[in-house]
Amino acid sequence: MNNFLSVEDVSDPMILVKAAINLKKDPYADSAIGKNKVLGLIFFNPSLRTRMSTTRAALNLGMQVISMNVTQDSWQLETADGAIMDQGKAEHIKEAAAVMGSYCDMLGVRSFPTLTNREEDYSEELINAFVQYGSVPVINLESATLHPLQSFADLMTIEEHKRVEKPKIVMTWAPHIKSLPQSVANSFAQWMNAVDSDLTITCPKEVELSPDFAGKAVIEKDQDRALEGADFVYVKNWSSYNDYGRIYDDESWTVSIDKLKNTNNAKLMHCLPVRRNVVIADDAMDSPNSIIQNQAENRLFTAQQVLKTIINKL
Ligand code: AN0
Ligand code: CP
Repeated sequence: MNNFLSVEDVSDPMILVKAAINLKKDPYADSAIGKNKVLGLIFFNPSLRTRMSTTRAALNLGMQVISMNVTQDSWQLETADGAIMDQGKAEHIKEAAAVMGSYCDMLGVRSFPTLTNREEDYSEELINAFVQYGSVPVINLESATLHPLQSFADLMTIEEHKRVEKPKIVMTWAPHIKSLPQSVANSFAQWMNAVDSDLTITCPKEVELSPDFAGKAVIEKDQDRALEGADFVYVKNWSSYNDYGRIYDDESWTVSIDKLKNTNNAKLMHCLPVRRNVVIADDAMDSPNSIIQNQAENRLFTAQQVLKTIINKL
């Protein structure tokens, strides 16, 4: 693995999950392999978990970390090829990525979609520019269309909590007040499709995901029917793919304890941050069936496994 941009960079996701579960037992086993290696974390958007877990993961491996919020601390970056740069953006990604790559041994990049131009977002122009001009391995910290570090932690958490070999996993859309990326949902579906899983996606027709990512998942428009017999219920909002970026906010889709009554005592998942009583009701958030904190905790071990795998290839 050179870059970690999507599950396609992983030769066997289940082997990587097993390695992360193993690493969790002894997180300091490789505390010297990152000596004199620097990880650059480049944020175009806010982050709590990704920033802290990836930083801690690097520290556990003996690396140093340089973190930067591009939109506050740096020059505004132009990405368009051939742009006449006589407006607000002072520096081109070609120079900026090359310079960052010269200071760091690998670069993590967080850059959300515009949610206004689908073609541009789905071309993953920005993160690909870091790959092209950065000349060092690039880690996706959530790009325009994918969030593989999250999905890796999700898969690890399911593996740790499953009670049957092939649990029924249901990803349900839930309402939100803002227009959110499809990245977490696309990426979760992509990872689930890459392993032997039983995935159902339930959402209103207005917010159907791109079939490129939904893949072979069962699509069920009726949320109650989808949730029947579920072992894991993964809740997430995303904006419309077809009417690109449009918010859809049907409050009847909020997940509460009552919604989970016909599941197989399902474990509840969400990537966080979550808006309580909009996306998930307090009674479900605070129920013993929630494994949301476990999911967040596993972001550390999965990030560490990714860094370790990349360091071993440097
Ligand atoms: C982001 C999203 O939905 O992609 C980040 C989730 C990890 N969520 C928000 O912006 C609330
Ligand atoms: N789940 C997740 O990626 O959280 P942050 O946006 O806080 O990093």
